[in-house]
Amino acid sequence: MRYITTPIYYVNDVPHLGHAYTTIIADTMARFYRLQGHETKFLTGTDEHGQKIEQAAKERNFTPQEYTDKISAEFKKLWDEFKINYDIYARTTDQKHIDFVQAMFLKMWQKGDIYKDQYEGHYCISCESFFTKSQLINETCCPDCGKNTTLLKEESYFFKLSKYQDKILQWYEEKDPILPKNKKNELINFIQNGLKDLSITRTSFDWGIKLPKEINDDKHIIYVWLDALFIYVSSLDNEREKFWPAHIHLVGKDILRFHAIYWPAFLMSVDLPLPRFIAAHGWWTKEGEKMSKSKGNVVKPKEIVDTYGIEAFRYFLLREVPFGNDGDFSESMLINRINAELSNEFGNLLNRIIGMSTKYNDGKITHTGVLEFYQNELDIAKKHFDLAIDFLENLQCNRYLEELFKALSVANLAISKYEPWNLIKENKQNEANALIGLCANILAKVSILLSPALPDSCQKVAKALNFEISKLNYEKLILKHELLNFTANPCEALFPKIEKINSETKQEVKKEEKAKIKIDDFAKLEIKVAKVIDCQNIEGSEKLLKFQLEFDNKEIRQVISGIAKYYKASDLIDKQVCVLSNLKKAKIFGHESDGMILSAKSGDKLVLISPEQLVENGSLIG
Ligand code: ME8
Repeated sequence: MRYITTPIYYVNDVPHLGHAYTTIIADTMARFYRLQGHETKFLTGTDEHGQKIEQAAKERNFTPQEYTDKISAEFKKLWDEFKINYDIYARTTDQKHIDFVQAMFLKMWQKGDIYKDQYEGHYCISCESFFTKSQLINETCCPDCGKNTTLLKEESYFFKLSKYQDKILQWYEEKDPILPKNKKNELINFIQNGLKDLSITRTSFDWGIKLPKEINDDKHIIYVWLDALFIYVSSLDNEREKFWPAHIHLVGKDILRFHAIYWPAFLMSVDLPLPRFIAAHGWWTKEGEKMSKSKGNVVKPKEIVDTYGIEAFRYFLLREVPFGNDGDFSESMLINRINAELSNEFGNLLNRIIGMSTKYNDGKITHTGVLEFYQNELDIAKKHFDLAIDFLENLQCNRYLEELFKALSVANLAISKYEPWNLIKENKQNEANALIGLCANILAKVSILLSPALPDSCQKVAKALNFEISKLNYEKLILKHELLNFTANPCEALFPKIEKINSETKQEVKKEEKAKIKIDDFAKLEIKVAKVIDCQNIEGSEKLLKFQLEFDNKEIRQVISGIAKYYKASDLIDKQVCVLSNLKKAKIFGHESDGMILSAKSGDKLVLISPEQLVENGSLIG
């Protein structure tokens, strides 16, 4: 049983990139659990009470309920357009939730965990969070969002948070529930500084859940965070026994404290078990800057999806940053990933398989001979699959994708290395067919494992090769390492490449007078001979070629070189070239480049520099 939740989003404004990010990770995880055969529930929804929402509604001349109905529907519509496969769309204004929160409040009260007192302190309406003066920045601003706080002095009910301090620490110790693990220390420090009892009711506005009638105090409404957190339980209805506790609450780092400190304390107070994991991801900026309306740099997920498609958007968000780190959104990086990875590695492999199998074997693909000829490639791919699963279990989405794309490279490289067209010429039909069988099996296995992240594209692959993405095939192809036969059908390009708006690379050689250097300066350069093992065009670039070069001790490195106008990629395979090998690694057009291939330019002509005779790979040039 797996229950995964996103935060329920405030309806004070329309959905933005951050909301889409959390929701897409949760959707990927939920699909992954289903693929593995877990009975899964995935909750998302909206957080509709509180002062911030009341103000937002007023500013727009709506009643709070009209306003929340409208914005909540917008969130839902967006998730539906994005094909987010949630099971529960929860709203805190639903009567069943209101009843549940009141029941929980009463339970805490009856347990003696709630008392009435005066609250005096600062409140950040934007974060719906209380602070003492000493926590503020410059004595007035919220330490979390930087906005001005308001001074509050009002009667309030308090929750005995301090009572649960040691129990929360013990939970961290015993269950290690915080992901990524390095976030735990921040929380421990926060707790060890001493937890203050928490104000859990407000009297200065109305838009919230009233206290249970048994307490008979109409002036107060329940603090929006206490209200909101209980949505995770209230929404399960009669499946509470089955799905609670949650497997993962996925949150942004901004609200980890609420989920990892307040929430377990509330749950302990009402005798409910604690969630297994609370996983906090980082924040997105736009081209290095915090997104804000005033700067006008807010990324609108719908606009991006309308331009590039939901699958490319999902891929970019999941692939771009390690889980827990902050990320920077740039369209140019998104285009790079589409062209270099989705199109070049994934789409291209499907094209090649369909093309070759149609040409050589009427679209029939068999796995006969795969184990005999290509066991090594299969073994390497298998390692990538195992790692991908481990990474995804731990929400390391970027590394999960990285492993799957490495598996795709194994297939793409095998085609360049064994050259099926030559195998056919040499009458090695069996080897050629087995090679296509190898590639199709790798692609099918990748597609099964990749389907949680890119459901539509993987379905297209499944359709093109005539197999099913299912729990059964997950077990067969991934867990039991079985191989399949396929029949290939024509299919349109998975990810057509996208023209880049700005210039691709600026590697123009400057023709300026160079200063004289000493021999010691020259000695800093390490120039080596290397053999071209593989060379391919980079989709989306007219200039660039991607080389796999072999140095000494069979070391393979990838180098990108801007010589596509002068050489045909396949002509360079097996040639020896000279490489500046101690150049700092760089990313060119989204591809890592570890070295520089030397060439000579004369007028419009460019020629590669090669040793005059064959020498050992890795030989030093000096
Ligand atoms: O906090 N980058 O709702 P919220 C990445 N209602 N993620 C971001 C982001 C950014 N720049 N901005 C927001 C609330 N997020 C409460 C939750 S749960 C019981 C109540 C994401 O609308 C991130 O997941 O402010 C963050 O936790 C969530 O949006 C906050 O959404």
